[in-house]
Formats: sequence, structure tokens, C-alpha cells
Amino acid sequence: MILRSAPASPFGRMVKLAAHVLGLMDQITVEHSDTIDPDDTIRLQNPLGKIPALITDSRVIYDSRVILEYFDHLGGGGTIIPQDPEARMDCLIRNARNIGIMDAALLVVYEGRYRPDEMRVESFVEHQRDKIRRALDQIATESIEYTNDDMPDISQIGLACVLDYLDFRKPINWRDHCPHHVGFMQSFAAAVPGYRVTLPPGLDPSTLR
Ligand SMILES: N[C@@H](CCC(=O)N[C@@H](CS)C(=O)NCC(=O)O)C(=O)O
Repeated sequence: MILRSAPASPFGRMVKLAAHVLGLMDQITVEHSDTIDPDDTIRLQNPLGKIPALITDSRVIYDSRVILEYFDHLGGGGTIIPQDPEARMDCLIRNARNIGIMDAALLVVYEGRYRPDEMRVESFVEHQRDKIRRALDQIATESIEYTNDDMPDISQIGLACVLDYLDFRKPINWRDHCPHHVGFMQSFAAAVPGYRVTLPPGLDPSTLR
């Protein structure tokens, strides 16, 4: 399988981490994609021109949610996504929230990257930051337990990717909202396979921050 991704992508990191956790990385070749380049083949593989996209023998799978579902299936089912209906629903909602934070953080980044200074709309950026703040405030009310050697589920994998991405791009400081998640990040970083090798470029491991 070929995974089209880029080192800074939080969505790409989430699926890479899931593949590490499930021991699937030896079946995957990661191929860099530059989504800004109009000649990059990602636009032929995924009409939306977005990463991650997973190319298998039979199809191209996008987006990150669907790739995670596929990896869970390859892992035997009920591995990174619980099978029990209640636990599954909780996990999928948390995953949707993680992805929503990534979307909002990315829009903050894109506002700076794609618009000239005089065209930036600060109220739009604040609107996105507020989504991140509200989501983090909700996360802060939930107990999150990660015990070394547990197989993390997709909501835990995604949360680690979210918090690191917020440290990487700095749209806001997540520790102001959920300071007790520092402990989660430290145990996750110390125990989960692939954590270090998938870090965004130049970001220290959570154990060093
Ligand atoms: N909903 C998608 C979002 C993926 C996404 O937005 N990826 C970004 C990179 S981090 C991208 O491809 N951006 C290029 C674009 O929007 O044209 C998923 O979960 O996979």
C-alpha cells in the first residue's frame, strides 16, 4: 500500500501512528505529496486533492476517518475502534472532535499562508480559534486514561496528534485549557510505537516539552 502524506499533516500523522500501533507499517510505503503543486498526482488519486490518501490494490481510500476504519479492519476489527456500540460511538465522536480541531487549526494556518497580509480576516481566525478552545474545554472535562502497553484507540491517537499539532503551529496553547493532559501526552509519548518517528518536523517529543 502507498500512503500519500506529508510530514507536517496531523491527519497523515494520525493514520501513520495507527499503522505503527497495529504493526502495519511494513506493508506501507509513505510517498510525499505536495498538495499545493497542481502537478502532484494526489489530485488524480483523490479528487479533493487532500492527504492522507491510501492506495491499495483495489482502490484509493480517503479521508483519514475511512483509512482508520480500514486499518482497524486489517488489524482484525475492534482494535483501534471499539466494537461495543456505546464505546464505539463515544470513540467516533471524540475522533470527529479531534478532526474538527485539526480542521480549524489548519484554517488558521491557511489564512496566514494563502492570504496576503492586507486580506487577512482576523474575525475568521478568531472564529476558528474559538472552536479549538471550546473543544479543548470539553476534552478537559473528560477523564482520559492511557496506560502503558494498552493499545490506544483512534480517539487517543488523534488527541496526541491534535495536541502536538497545536504545539507545532501554535494557534493557541492547549495547556491553558487542559493542563492535566500533559500526563496523558507523556505516557502516550513514552509508550506508543511510532510516536517519535511521526512527530511534525522539528518538534521535540512530548517528554521533552
Ligand atoms: N477530512 C480530511 C482532511 C484532510 C486535510 O485537510 N489534509 C490537508 C493537509 S493536513 C490537505 O490535504 N490540504 C490540502 C487542501 O485542502 O487542498 C481527512 O480527515 O483526511
